[in-house]
Amino acid sequence: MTKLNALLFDVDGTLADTEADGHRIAFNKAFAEADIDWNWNVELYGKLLAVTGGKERIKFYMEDFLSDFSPKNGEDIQQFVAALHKRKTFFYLEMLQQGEIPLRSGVKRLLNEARAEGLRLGIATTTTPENVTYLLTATLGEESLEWFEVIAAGDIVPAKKPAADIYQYAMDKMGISADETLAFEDSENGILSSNGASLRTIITTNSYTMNHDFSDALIVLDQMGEDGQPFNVLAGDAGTHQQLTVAMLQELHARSLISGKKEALE
Ligand code: XBP
Ligand code: MG
Repeated sequence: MTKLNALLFDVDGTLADTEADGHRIAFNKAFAEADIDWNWNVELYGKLLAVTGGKERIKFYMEDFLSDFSPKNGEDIQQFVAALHKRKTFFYLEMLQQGEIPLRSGVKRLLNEARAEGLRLGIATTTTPENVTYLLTATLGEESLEWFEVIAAGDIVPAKKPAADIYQYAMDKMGISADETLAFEDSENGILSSNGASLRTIITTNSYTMNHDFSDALIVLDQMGEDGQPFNVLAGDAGTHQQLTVAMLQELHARSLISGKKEALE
C-alpha cells in the first residue's frame, strides 16, 4: 500500500487565520490611502471571499457590488487594480512583520512532528508569495522557508483556486503523486482545488468557512489541536485522537486508500 510521504498546506485560513483581521484590514488601509471611500467590513468581506486572489477580489467587488465605478482620471482598470493591490500587500506585509498574525493552533507542532518523521512538505496557496515567506519567517523563523520543498503561490499558475492548478503545480514540482500525499485546507474553494488534483484533504474550519460544503474531506476539524486544547470533530471519525498528529494522518490516509474513497466521512 502507498505510504504517506508528503503534506501540502494551504495558507490563508489553514496555517493562520489571516482573512478577517489581516488581509481585510490591509485592503481597507490601501483604499484609505488611495482616498477611495470603500470599507470592507467583516460581513461584506465574507461575501468577497467567494473569489480567491486579492486582485480578482477587488475586480469582483467593483463589478458585482458597485454600480458604475471607474478609476479617477480614466486610469486603466488593470493598472488601477494592480497598484491598489500592491499597496494592500505592502500593508499586509507590515502587519506580518509586526507579528500581528499568529499561526493557528497545532500548526507549528504538526509541522515539527512531520519533519521529525521525514514527511515532505509543500505549500499550495492563492495568496501572494511574499505573504507566505513573511508569515513563515515571522512565526517560525527564516529557516522554516527551507522546510517546504515548494511554495506554490499566487499568480504562478493561470487559474487560482477552486481550479486545481496550484496543487497540480506543487505536486509536479515535488515529483509526488496524489496517493502519497494529504492536503490541508480551510474553505470550499480550497477543497475543490485539492480534490480537483485528486488529493485527499483534511479540513480545519474558521469563522468564515464553518458552513462550507466539505462532504469530500477525509475529516473536518475546528482546529489541529494542542495538548490540553483538543480539536472538535465536525465531520468524520478521529477515533481516540484529540489532536492532529502524524499517526492520525497515517491512519486516515491508510483508511482512505483501503476504502478507495477520497473522502472518509460517514
Ligand atoms: C486565500 C486567498 C488570497 C488572500 C489574499 O488564499 O484567496 O487571495 O485572501 O491574498 P489561500 P492576496 O486560502 O489559498 O491561502 O491579496 O495576496 O491574493
Ligand atoms: Mg485558505
